[in-house]
Amino acid sequence: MKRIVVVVAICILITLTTYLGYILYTPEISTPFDEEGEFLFLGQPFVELYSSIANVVWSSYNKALNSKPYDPGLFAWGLHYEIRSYVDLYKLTNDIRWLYRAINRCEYLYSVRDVNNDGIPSWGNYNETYGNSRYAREGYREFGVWDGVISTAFMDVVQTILFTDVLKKNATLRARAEKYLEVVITIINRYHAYWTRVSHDEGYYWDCPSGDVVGPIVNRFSALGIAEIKLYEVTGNSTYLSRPLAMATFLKKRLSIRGGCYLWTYRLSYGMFPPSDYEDISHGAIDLEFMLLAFKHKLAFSEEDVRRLVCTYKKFIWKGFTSYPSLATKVDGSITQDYTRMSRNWVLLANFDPIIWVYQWYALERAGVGYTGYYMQALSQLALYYPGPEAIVNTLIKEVKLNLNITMDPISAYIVKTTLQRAIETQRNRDYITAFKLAVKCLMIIEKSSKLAPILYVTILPVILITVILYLSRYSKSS
Ligand SMILES: [Ca+2]
Repeated sequence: MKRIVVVVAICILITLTTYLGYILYTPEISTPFDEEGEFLFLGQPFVELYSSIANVVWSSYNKALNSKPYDPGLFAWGLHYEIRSYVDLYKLTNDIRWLYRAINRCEYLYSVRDVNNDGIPSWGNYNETYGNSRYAREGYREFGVWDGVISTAFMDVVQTILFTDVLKKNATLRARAEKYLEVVITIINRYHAYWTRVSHDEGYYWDCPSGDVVGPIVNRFSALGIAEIKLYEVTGNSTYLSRPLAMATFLKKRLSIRGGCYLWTYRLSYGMFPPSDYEDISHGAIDLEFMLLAFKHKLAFSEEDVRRLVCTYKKFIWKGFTSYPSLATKVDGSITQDYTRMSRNWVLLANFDPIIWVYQWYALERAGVGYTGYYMQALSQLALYYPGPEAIVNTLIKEVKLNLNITMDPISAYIVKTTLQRAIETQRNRDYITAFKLAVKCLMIIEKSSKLAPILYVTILPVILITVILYLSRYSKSS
């Protein structure tokens, strides 16, 4: 019997050591800032790193345009993000060269706005020469979503020029802005006729100008909605809010609630159109931007709705510091592919819960560099909303305190508490780099321990209990 007790004790000891070794090990933690508080990405000064990525994308898109001058897939899913990212960089640095790059791309898109010569601006998929066969499965046609995202890129440039005094005074720039504005007005006015009226206060734009053939695919009608709200912001004409309001009302009624968070599908269920699977975080980034713009202009979305979207990000999309990938593929938390590099826009939620900035920075930092427009936009947004070392550390320490009561084993709980004390001390001494690392370490330990401690308890406790009972029964028999 004694031998059994010894074997059990050794097994438990090995399990406990392995467990604690795993829980308490933390990898080298990088920080999003240096001693001066400058924003770092992958350990490098942001603008430096961004420039090197942007230069690669700039020349690779130039090469693509040279070999295929009309590729609406590239316009919508490459250039449109690239333009928006350059606009962000102009806002961040006031370096006019970034704005000129955005304008250079807009000029190109403007020059190919009517390749079928019918007088109507649209970057449609017309044939193999004037189009991309990759999208031909939906037929050679025009796409509302492409016209929507390209219009949005134009509007970013228009807003930047018209809302910045020094740019507005420049006659050449002003003329460019007015030219782009005019084309967006023509596009949006045209889609007013391509509309499914769901009820007196709900509806959505068709993705195909000849009919509602695909149903309410959220990112597709949202793309036009975003461009139209921006059109309102520039013109002040409230007609441009009525359809976005109807789409926001329609969408909001079809969001489902799970655990206080909003979930939704790629296509909404309506009429003959069945709902599809849950929305992915890449298309969902377009949906999210629309919902946040709707909230900004009080179109159907309230603060409570935004809180539910924050909840979606924190409870479903964010997978944790110790998971890889750090973000789910879909809004319901499922993972099929790593979509982290496509996770632009989600950082906008940091305006409502600042921990989301840290999560997005961490997820993108771990995802590794990409050379695409959407990745550039994810990075430039991160830089634009960078809150600075003090705010980041305050947010992290608050997050650790909020999570202290989560189930942990007593040793992890003790280490988290003492590490938190050290983090608070270094925060007081304004050593934000150390404080950042300690706070992230706490969150990593909490994550791992809260996942594994319950498993440990349900396996080890019964073994100890059974051994003790066996031992006592043998002991009482022999005596
Ligand atoms: Ca045309």
